[in-house]
Amino acid sequence: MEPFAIKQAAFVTSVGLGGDYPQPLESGVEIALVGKSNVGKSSLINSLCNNYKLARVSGSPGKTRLINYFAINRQFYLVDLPGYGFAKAPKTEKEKWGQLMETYLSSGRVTHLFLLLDIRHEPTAEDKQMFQWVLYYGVPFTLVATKADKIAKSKRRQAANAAAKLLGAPPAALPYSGETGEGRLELLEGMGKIVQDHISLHNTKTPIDIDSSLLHNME
Ligand SMILES: Nc1nc2c(ncn2[C@@H]2O[C@H](COP(=O)(O)OP(=O)(O)O)[C@@H](O)[C@H]2O)c(=O)[nH]1
Ligand SMILES: [Mg+2]
Repeated sequence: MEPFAIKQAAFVTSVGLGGDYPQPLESGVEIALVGKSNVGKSSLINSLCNNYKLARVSGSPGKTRLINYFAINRQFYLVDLPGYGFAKAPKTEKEKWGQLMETYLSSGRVTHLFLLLDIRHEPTAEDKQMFQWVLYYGVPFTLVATKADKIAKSKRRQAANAAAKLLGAPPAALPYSGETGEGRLELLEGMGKIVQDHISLHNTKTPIDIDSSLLHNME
């Protein structure tokens, strides 16, 4: 079998509370990224897709309040979820975030979650809460330890696994760096497997004709 590669990636739409989710793509797969604001969700999408203009990377945390959909190979969605843990956000913002996440996680759309942790820090109380949600909704997940380039190579594997363990998860997280591409091939391989498994399980090979006007690149 050919190794999985991203040949085409495009921004599709942003969804807020009460907004319309896009029609599922060919495979029916939806892979979403969660993690605190500034952990590197958008950078991970850009580095995976090798397109640094795809998702907006922000120096100031807490800018994305919407669910951003990206179509990969016109086959499945990669979904950038709004981050949590922005200390200065007003209570109403946090409530809105909670409602948006709850609606999304209970929608039954998500096939797999990548939960991102910063390799340099212990998981926060909010990371732990997020992980409990993931377990509660029963969504399969992969833990990814971002910004791996920020610590010594010899410490990466151990630091990533320690973060997973502190979260209360099986003690394994993939060290990832959007800067150096570390972990990229493993994650791509993982995504390919998620898509293949989903297709064999749900028999969703029949192509759905999607409106190509929906596919355009983000500003
Ligand atoms: N050194 C390094 N910086 C990163 C990495 N990933 C993200 N960043 C930086 O962290 C900040 C937040 O990244 P962003 O992708 O916007 O985080 P998001 O809020 O989770 O989407 C930006 O300044 C990025 O350049 C990484 O792998 N290595
Ligand atoms: Mg972002």
